[in-house]
Amino acid sequence: MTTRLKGAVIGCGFFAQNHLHGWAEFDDVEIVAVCDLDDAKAKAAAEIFGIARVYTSAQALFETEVLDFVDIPTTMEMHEPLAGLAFAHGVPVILQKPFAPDLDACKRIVAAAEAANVTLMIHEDFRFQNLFRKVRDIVDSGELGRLTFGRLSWRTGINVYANQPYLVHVKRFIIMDVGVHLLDLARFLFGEANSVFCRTQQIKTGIAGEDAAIVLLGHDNGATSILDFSYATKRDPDPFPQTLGEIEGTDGTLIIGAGGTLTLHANGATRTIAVPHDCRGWTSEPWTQIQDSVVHTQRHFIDSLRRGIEPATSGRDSLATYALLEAAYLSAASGALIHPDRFP
Ligand code: NAD
Ligand code: 89V
Repeated sequence: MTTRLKGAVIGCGFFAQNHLHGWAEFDDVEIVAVCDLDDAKAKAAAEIFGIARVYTSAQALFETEVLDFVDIPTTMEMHEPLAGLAFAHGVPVILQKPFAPDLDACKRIVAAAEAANVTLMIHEDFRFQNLFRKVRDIVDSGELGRLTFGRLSWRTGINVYANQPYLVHVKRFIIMDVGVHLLDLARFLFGEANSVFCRTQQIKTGIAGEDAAIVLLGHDNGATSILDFSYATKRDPDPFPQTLGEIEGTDGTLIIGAGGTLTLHANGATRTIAVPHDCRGWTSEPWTQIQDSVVHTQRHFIDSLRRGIEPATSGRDSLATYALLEAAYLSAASGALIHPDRFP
């Protein structure tokens, strides 16, 4: 029988509940401890998910537990110190997105992981959604020919501030919160990008950052992609949290529609492909698509650890995503087309 990997979860807030549900599905993983600065949140998680030990100090957690990995679904400000503690104890890390507040911090965390020779993955789950795994399969099949154009669109008017109140106060808001998902998807589908143009808007009053943005990417393969995203879109039905869009190639077009429906036109024929949810007992609408993808992301991390390979969204790989993010903010501030830092 496969040995069970022992893990801990640091941060038991809003989104971590999905992580905890996900880990509970794994026969080959045991979450042995949870940690949160807020004792009540840590205790509640331990009770609901039957987890043996509770900590309010990450330092105490690492000094006491023998861990095969740690999952850190805190907000990004804590990622550098918490990952640093894990690396100091030789423990592999999966960090929720966003990776860190800026590209320099991302680089420092990657350098620390490499110095400790420890696996680091960013929990970037959109590319692990059933829908985008299917889209990638279609792209890989070659049916669309050479990719020329893509649009990924994520627009909603939901009250995101109810579940995630910290978003009211962040100066780098929607590019960091949602744009990063789309930048990673754009890399996943079209490959690396060498130019970035961005325009941002703040539509809602009383928030610190931008709540709508458009990013134009020029990809190395010649394709252009447009990413548009907004938290200020009044629409009925509200598509939250779906990414819609289209991909064009020299031989066809793929429309990414609502409700997990793909429409593929290629070779003179059009067909519709329905991409269903996984049907877990604990998921609920409108979050099902994302909740399913949390488990796929976790599975990829565990499989990468077991096989001793670099995860797809490793810290090192994610530097390219965050270079695009940094370039987008620079472009929005300067009005210029920016050529992002490249990473080997
Ligand atoms: P949250 O504030 O609800 O939870 C974070 C928790 O971490 C809090 O309970 C806090 O007490 C705890 N914490 C902070 N510092 C700590 C420390 N040093 N030691 C122990 N515990 C600590 O935040 P959230 O809304 O759950 O968001 C967390 C992250 O998840 C954000 O970065 C957000 O962008 C991301 N998120 C991702 C998705 C997705 O689809 N991938 C969806 C929602 C949120
Ligand atoms: O991805 C996120 O962090 C979330 C949501 C899915 C609502 O965009 O903010």
